[in-house]
Amino acid sequence: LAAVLACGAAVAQTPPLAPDIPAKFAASRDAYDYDRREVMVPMRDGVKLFTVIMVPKGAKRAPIVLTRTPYNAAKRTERNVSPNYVASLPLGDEVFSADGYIRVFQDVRGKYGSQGDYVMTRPLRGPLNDSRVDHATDAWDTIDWLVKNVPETNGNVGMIGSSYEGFTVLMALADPHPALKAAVPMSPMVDGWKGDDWFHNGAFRQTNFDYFAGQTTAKGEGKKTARGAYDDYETFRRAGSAGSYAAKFGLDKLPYWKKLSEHPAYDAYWQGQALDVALAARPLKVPTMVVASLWDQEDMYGGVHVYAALEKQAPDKAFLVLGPWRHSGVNYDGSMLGALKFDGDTALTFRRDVMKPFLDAHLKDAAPAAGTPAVFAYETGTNAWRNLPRWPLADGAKKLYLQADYKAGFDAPADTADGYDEYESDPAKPVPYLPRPVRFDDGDAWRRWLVTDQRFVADRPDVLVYATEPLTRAVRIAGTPVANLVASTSGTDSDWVVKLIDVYPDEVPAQPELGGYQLGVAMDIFRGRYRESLEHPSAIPSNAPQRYRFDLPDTNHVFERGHRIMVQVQSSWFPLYDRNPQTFVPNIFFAKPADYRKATQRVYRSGANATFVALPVVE
Ligand code: PG9
Repeated sequence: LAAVLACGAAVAQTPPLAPDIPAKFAASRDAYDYDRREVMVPMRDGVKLFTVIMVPKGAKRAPIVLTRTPYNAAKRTERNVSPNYVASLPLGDEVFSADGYIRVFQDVRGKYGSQGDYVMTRPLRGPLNDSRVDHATDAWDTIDWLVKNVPETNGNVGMIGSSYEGFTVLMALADPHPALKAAVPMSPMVDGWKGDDWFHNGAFRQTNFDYFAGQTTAKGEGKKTARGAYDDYETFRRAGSAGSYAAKFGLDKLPYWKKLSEHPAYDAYWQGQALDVALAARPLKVPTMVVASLWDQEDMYGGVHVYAALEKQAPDKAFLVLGPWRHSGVNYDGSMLGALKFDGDTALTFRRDVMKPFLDAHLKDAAPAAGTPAVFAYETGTNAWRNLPRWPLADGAKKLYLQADYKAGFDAPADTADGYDEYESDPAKPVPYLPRPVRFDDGDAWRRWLVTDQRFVADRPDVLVYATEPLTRAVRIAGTPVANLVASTSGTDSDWVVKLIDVYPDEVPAQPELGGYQLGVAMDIFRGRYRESLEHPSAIPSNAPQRYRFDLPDTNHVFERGHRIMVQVQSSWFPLYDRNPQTFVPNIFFAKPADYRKATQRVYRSGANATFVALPVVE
């Protein structure tokens, strides 16, 4: 009997060498409160796009929120590996995922699970796209499929997404499917040359090397560039031009680098992709809430400019939100940014109290009207949300002049023969945009760099600094500060950086580390060769004052009593922006080492040559 029992037990056992990885395995999903479907949605040209549909269990007549992404749709549904719907979806979605919305993420064509060719920010059909498809048709085909194939939906679709995903939301508005009932583009990429990702006013943003290497060296996630050094300031300085850097690391083989470097100026390639211009020429049919960040280190141009275009089309359908956030900060914790502390979680306040009612009103069955304000803007400095009737709020401008003795003020300076200040700009020692060591890979530093205390460069001999006396009453600005810089260079080309700064009082008892803090409120760069035409660059006549007029990023800020308003001027912002060789060459991407020369820069501040920043002051 013992032998029989032993034999029986042995039969029931798994052989020691049975392979431990089964051909198929599916964990039990009994405890899941949602259904996850992966489908290939067919587009009109036969290409199929990988789409993840997340449906809360028991959903009936639920609205759909769709995001089209180049950043891995499958991963976007895995914030946590969890049986819980809300925990699986992104933090920014919580306000509506907790309320039973169906959530859909789709890989754009050519990325991750989707078929087809990937083209970076694929242009709309037209002169730059002679195919049958673009993001407008792909969004249309996807929405059409979703409303016909997801039985739990009420047939109403909203699109949201930030940055590239915000760009795909705007693209869908070019020819919207009738089921697209609401759109929330956040920090959208709109004009890659004027002021979003690739250039700012013609100066190239070298952080993008890592971005397009990550996006275009593989269908999935590309590899990082092995630079072999800790400090990117040094790596890029040694490499020389951006073109030399690309060649050194083999990135010059990438098609997108070729496109970028073949189009350094604002030519038809960039003009034809400007989405604010494209959308201004089409009727706005879908209620659209544009969300922009006041310290957006990537797409600070897009939001306010596309809002301006949409608002002209249909003021009753266009809404603007301005939050005190970094790029895409709307989807994360918005209670602080760098050293700045806000009034609670400003991002959650917006998502819960403004975005959610807006989505409900347009997507749910029989939901009440949302009462969405035309413009919902955080006022930095005073730290409070404001409902505004329009944007920009200011309808005029007050000139803040640079004056003698490094002062700034609202009185026009006297006309004096020596009305200028001077510095030497040396491309061998460019002004850093962050304290060294600079590491593009340091995500935290990148996210807060626009609010970094500017004292770290204020005492450099190649940075001019002008400041008012402590203000006797607050100055409120709401709109676009415009730099009117009169400057000369001993070279034949030059970059000009103008920084509008709020200087905190010497002592800030509530937060001592803010004592004397120099907070950038609106800062940007302009490549001098484009002063007469963005499309056709021209050499700068040496040592002759020229007027450079360019917009700084929009701001909604109060310089409080006791603070000072400061303006800083410099000629490099490195290595974020590639260096201007200060010698006019046909294409700065391919400047040679000998082209990089020191130059004597003068900033004029008297009479007809007065330099000022036109502030959008609200009296
Ligand atoms: N700012 C990123 C991007 C958008 C579009 C083109 C290139 C880069 C992003 O965060 O998606």
